Amino acid sequence: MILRCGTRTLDLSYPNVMGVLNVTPDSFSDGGRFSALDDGLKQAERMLAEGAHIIDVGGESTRPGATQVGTQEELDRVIPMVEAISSRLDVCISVDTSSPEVITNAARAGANMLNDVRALQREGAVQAAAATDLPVCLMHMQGQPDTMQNNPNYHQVFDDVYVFLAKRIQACSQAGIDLSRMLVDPGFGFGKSLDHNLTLLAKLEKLKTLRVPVLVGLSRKSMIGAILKSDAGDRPVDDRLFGSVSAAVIAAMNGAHIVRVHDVKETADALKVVAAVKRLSD
Ligand code: 7PM
Repeated sequence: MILRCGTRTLDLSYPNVMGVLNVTPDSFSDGGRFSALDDGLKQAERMLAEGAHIIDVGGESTRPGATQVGTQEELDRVIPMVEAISSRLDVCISVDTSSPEVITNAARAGANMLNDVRALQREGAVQAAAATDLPVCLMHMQGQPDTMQNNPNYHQVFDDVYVFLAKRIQACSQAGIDLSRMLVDPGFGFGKSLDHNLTLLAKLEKLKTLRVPVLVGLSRKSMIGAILKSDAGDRPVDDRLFGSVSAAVIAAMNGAHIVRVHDVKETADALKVVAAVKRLSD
């Protein structure tokens, strides 16, 4: 119910909102690093005011087709942002990274949680995470970001994802990470067709038997664009707000503890409605 996050705690007895903060160079007007830091801090401040419980700082684009970011570049983007937020804002900071160097330095800079779309499978990542006292989110992905959407394939998507997450929990446990420090995420859109994603959302509640909190990211993803498809094609990314909020509500009703979103205010309102109902249902 309470998740210890280094110097902070999260109350997971109601759905929590994680706001996305991208610190890739293309995410801000091209005024250089100081401008990017300042813009990022303002965005973090705004998300906090809008009801975010966690700010997820990410410096590597996992966009399909994206080129990999070098370690030094990722450190240069992420670490100053973590330092700036942790010294100024009263909010839990998570860092979206697969790099052991970024994990180690982010923890020193004041990060409260680690979020890895590769579930700590990179060389040295489990050891680096274990050496911090921070919780880790283990996400499922099939394939690699550049090619994962080319013909994703499963025997039974829910069972396959479940078994993968169970194995990663086991591997992290053996490396000295306590179960009380782990979260899982089925990885919507990461090597999944629309039907794969919908099956995972429909069966989300069943992830609870892994006995760790569940985090989901559905915000603005292509599955929302595909569900809202018209003759004009998939709904563009800037018009997926209502679909994204609806998906967040379904996920929270189906047991998600943390929902990772771009539109904090709208999602926070919707999840307060879910929390009000859930409090009297179970
Ligand atoms: C382009 C495509 C840019 C996709 C960014 C993305 C998740 C995550 C991301 C998630 C967890 C996005 C993704 N998605 N971490 N990081 N779960 N734990 O849509 O679903 O934001 S990046």
